[in-house]
Amino acid sequence: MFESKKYAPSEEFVRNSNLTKDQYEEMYKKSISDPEGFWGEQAERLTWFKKWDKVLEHDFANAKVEWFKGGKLNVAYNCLDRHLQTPAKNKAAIIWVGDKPGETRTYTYQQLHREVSLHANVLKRFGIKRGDRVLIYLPMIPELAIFALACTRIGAVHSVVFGGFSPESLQSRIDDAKPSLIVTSDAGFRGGRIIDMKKNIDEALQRSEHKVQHVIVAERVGNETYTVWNEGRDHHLRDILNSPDLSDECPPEEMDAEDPLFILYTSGSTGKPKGVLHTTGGYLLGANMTFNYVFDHKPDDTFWCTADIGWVTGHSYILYGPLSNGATSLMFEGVPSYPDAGRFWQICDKFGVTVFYTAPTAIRALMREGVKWVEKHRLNTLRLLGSVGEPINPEAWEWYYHNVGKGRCPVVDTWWQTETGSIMISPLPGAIDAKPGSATKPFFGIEPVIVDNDGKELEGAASGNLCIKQPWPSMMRGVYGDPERFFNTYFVQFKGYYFTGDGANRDEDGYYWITGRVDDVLNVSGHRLGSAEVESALVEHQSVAEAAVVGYPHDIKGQGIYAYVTVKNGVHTNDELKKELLELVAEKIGKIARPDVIHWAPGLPKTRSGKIMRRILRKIAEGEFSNLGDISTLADPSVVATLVEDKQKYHS
Ligand code: 6R9
Repeated sequence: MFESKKYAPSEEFVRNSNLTKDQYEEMYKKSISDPEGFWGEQAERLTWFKKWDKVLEHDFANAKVEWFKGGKLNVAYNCLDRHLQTPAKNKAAIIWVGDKPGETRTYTYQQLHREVSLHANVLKRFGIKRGDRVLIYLPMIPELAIFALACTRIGAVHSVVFGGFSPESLQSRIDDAKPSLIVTSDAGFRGGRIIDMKKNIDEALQRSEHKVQHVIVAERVGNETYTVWNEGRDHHLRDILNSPDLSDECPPEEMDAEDPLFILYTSGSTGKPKGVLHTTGGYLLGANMTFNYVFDHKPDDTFWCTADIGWVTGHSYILYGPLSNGATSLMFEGVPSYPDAGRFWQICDKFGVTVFYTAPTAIRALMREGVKWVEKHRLNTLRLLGSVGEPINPEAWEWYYHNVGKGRCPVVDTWWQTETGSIMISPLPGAIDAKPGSATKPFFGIEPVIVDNDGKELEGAASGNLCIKQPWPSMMRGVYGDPERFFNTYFVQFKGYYFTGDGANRDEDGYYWITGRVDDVLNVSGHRLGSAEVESALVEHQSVAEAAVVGYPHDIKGQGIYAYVTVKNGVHTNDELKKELLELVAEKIGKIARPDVIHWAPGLPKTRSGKIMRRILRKIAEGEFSNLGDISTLADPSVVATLVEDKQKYHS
């Protein structure tokens, strides 16, 4: 069942690696048997203004966890100031690469420190202080990194919203997080196209209940695509930066380890996206330590994580992990396919990227373009490759390993979540052999378990629901503004455990193979979306009576969105209506949520109590008709035959 090839790192890689196999095993054992001792030692990786009173205080089964309580530190200080006393002072902290080839900017640690202090003073000028929320809606420009760090410097809580989200998604996040201030830009560039940013904020603010006092607008595109300028509310960033009395010194705020650091919205299986709350000390330690060990960090590395900072991967592995280690982090504004499918590799060569971290969906898309785009480039500086966001199929893994890594670079397939803050299951490249498609072994302090549907822990090789048994420092601390929701979402299904929402297999070697979500969360091109969100967007159309959304295997995206739509009596289904529905979803959520398939369904399979049988809908979407299971309990079993027939006729 788990037959697979094994790939060991080269002798040279092992010789230079930050960790040997024996060290991993010894440290892992200690981290599980004596978490307080282990993490107390590891926390010395960070610089503290004052040490903690207690390493860990917890009632895990009730979702109550505190790490390093009483300890005082500042995230920006750890990411910037402390490197200024080292040779890293004039090292590149961020190499920014623009959408348009040729456009780049580099910030040394010293320069970034100055910019962050300046921008922190910009925030202060608007009265922002510790505990206030700042919503950041920016394209991948340096100001995004700078403002996030500026927030941490003064103890403000940032909530970065991905630039691809629509005004309506923005509005619900604004009403939930109630930010005192928003940072945006006039517009942004992505793949040669212009993305409206300020315009989206204007629309969101028009609808929001929460009134935001200040909007700071950075300039990226220069031609003003927005039409409204709200005197008194809107401020040009350049005007504030130009005022001569703005100081470039800003003392870092002393934060408690358990003070909130950021809120990041993510989709679950029910309701609106939730604001995942991370705190200061534990989160930073998790990001810092995983970056060092999983990416085998060396001071002369050029590390490139291709994610957007609007997702957790960008938070932890563009900003906080690399910068707290004094690493050089490359930040890319564009997309893999612009101006051509060689862009990633051109950037790797130009900047001498040594460690490259991307998503399976990007690998598959580039695979389809053909290996010629890879072969045009040298890629001789690469030494380690990473994958994140969804299960990587062994075929894509092999392609990545052989063509990009030339069989020389280990591949780390890193499993984790917005909620976990940092990498949870992954090879440590010098210590753990890889098996294509497996995230392999747990990181320090992580105790994964596989439980059956009754919550019974399974031993040895097993398949089931992936849970975590012990607290770890970078775990989320709550859902912003809704204390009950944290416990109810993650700790109720399997008593005593944190439930990840993922299914997994564990093989005879103790390797984990994540099989994907077992709840109603979709993973489209590595982006998380709730089926419920897409459904509620669809039913807002006046012609729609009902909608059910499921995922189905998609060659490039990993999962595509398959929407069953039932229209109201008398409504005619046609391409025009289909177009309107796709538009509607883009408008309500964002383009990433547009269904790939709209299947007009005369009815949906429901139990007698009215519950939609998604299991059946998933099977039909996958084209798996032979094994639909028992349908006799349905209120109207005949709808299934119609759906199967239409699927074969129109959607195969
Ligand atoms: C970091 C991130 C989390 C969900 C997670 C799982 C899937 C992420 C994966 C993976 C298999 C991997 N996922 N990494 N599945 N192998 N290496 O992606 O966070 O956006 O919150 O998504 O993504 O299903 O539960 P997030």
